[in-house]
Amino acid sequence: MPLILRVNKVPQTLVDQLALSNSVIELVDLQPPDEQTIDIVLASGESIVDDELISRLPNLKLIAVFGVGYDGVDIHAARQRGIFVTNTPDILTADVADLAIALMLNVARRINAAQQYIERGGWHEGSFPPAFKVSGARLGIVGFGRIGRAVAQRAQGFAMKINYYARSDHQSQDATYYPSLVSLAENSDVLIICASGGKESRHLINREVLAALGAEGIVINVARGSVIDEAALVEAIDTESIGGAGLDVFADEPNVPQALLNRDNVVVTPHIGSATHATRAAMAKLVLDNISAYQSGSPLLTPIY
Ligand code: 8YV
Repeated sequence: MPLILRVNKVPQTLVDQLALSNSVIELVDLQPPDEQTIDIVLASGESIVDDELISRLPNLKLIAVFGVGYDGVDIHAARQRGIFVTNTPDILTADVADLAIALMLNVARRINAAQQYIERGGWHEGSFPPAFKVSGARLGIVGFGRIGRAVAQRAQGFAMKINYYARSDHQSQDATYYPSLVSLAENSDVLIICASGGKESRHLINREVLAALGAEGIVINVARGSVIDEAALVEAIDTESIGGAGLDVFADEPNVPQALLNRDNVVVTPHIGSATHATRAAMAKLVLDNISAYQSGSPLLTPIY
């Protein structure tokens, strides 16, 4: 039976399906004899498949990523050795964009804080304080790929003024391009991070950008924890130099800095951007289809190169 190495947690249903015609082993159980035969690595969006791991697997032919982001995969090393990499684009775009909007509304309107207010009996003492208006506010989108554009489309429903920062001008009819992240932040009430992870985007949102966002500004991250300098974000929240944050991703998951917890103006979720039943099933199917295509010698469905 072909041997597949699983590098992170992926849905058990996917592992069960694969196990019908393959042996699936976990990274912790990887022994030198298996290293020689493994030709497929199954990874998730957060997995690290670095040069060291790739070098241990001389027969590796395919890295199948259960996720759209593949920033943990050393693409250069894979490519040099002729290893294919597939991901699961498009099918999770809507869910991630939905979550970005949900976090924005939650932080701005203090939905979690308002629920906690009721739960601890606060309503009997007086009204919950007013929060921040989203409709008509200025939205800055960082990264204008599939997810960034889906966020823009949704934000139009809230009559937001939409601006974006990206590597190049997408000539959008509905959103204005800002080549400078600092000036985008200066002109935003809400900044939503949708850029892919990786070396190029590491700490794109730094102290200067957060300062430019200002004391009422809200930052939302549904991309990768690495895109924000988390220490700078914690400091900005601590010193109230930004207005709030909605975070689905973190620098060192599953660790979330204590300083971001139990605050009225910070909403945190455990990397659930693509986590709906329908989308996770579609992602699992696409991973299976890519693996079957590779095993039957057919063209891969969603190769990244
Ligand atoms: C994860 C993601 O892959 O698509 C991505 O890039 O980060 C997520 O969809 C998913 O949480 C599985 O770990």
